[in-house]
Amino acid sequence: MLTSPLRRTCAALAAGTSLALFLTACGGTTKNDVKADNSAAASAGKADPHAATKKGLTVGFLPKQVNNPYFTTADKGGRKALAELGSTYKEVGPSSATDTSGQVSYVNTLTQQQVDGMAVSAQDPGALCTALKQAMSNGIKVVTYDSDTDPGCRNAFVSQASAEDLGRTEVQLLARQIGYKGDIAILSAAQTATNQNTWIGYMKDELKDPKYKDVRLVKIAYGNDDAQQSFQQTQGLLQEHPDLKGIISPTTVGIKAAAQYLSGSTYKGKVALTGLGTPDDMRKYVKNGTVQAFELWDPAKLGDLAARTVVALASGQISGKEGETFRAGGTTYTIGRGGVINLGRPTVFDAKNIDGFDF
Ligand code: RAM
Repeated sequence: MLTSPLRRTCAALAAGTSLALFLTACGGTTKNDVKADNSAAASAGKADPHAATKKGLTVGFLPKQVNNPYFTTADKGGRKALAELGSTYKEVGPSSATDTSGQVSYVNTLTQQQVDGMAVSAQDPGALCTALKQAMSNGIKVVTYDSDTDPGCRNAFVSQASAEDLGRTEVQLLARQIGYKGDIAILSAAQTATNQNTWIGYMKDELKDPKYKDVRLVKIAYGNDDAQQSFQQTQGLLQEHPDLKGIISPTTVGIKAAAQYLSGSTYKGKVALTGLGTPDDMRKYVKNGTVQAFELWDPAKLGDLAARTVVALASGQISGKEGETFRAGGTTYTIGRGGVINLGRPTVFDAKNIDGFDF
C-alpha cells in the first residue's frame, strides 16, 4: 500500500500541479552543486560492501526519450545486466526529449508500482526533484544515468565519462579540424538538458584558452533531440552565419541530423562537424567526407553500469557516498564527489577505426 502523503502527492500531480512548483522547489544542477556534497547519499546510512547481491528486484529505466536509438541501446544494456543478476527490468518514458512533465509522471508511476529502484536520465536538472525525493522516501533507490538531477534528489549518478573531458575534447577536436580559426556554433539537444549544458559549460571554458583566440562561438542552437528540428536548426545556423567553419553537436540525434544536412549541401567537407554520435549513425558521413572525427562511450555499458549500481544500492553494498567502492561486471568502481560514478573514457571514432564498432 502507498503511504498517504505519497497518495496525496500523486493526486496533486494528477490534478495538474504546475511544473513551476517543481522548478521552484528544486535548484538546478551545476558544477558547483556537485562540489558541495549535498548528495542524498551524504545523509544515507552505512554501506556493507560484503552484503549479498539481492535477487528478484524490479528496476525501472526512465530515459529522456524512449524512441531515441541511443537510449534503446543503453537500456538494453540495463536489461541484460538485470537478467544476469536475477532481477527484473522495465522501461517507461516519454517520446519527446522536452516532455519534462511526462517524465515526472513516469517517476510517480514507478513509485506507485513500488519498484525497488529506478535509473533515470533527467531532461531537466530540477523538475524531477520532488518526485525523485518522494521515491527515495518510499525506500526506492534512485540512480541517474546519462543526465543528472540535483545531487540531493538521487542516490548516485552514473556518468558516461568525465563531463570536463567531454566538453574540452570536443572543442579540441573541432579546433584542430578548422586550423584554430573561424566562427563555430553548437547544436545542442533540449535547452534544459543537464548533460549537454554541463558539457557546453566546459566547452566555453576551454575556448578561453589563448590558443583559441581566433575561434569564436557565435551561437548555441537547440534541436531538442528531434531529427527534423535539429536538421532545420543546422540549416538556420548556416543561413545566419554563412562563414561558419564548424559545428559541435553533443547529441547523437543532433550530430546525425547536422551530418545529413551538411552532406546534402554545398557545405559538405567545408564546414567541420564533430560532437557525440553513434558509430552506426555516423559511419556513412565519415566515409563520404562530411565528418572527420567524433566521440562517444558505449551506451550499452552505461545502461549496464546504471543497472548494477541500482542493485548494489538496493543490496546495501553502497549508499552512494564518496569513496565507497563496488564491483560491477568484473570492474571495481569508486564513487566520486557528489555521488558520481564515471564509466570511463570515451572513444574517438574516425575513418581508421569506425568499422571496428557496431552500436
Ligand atoms: C542524445 C541524448 C543523450 C546524450 C547523447 C550523447 O542521445 O541527448 O542524453 O547523452 O545524445
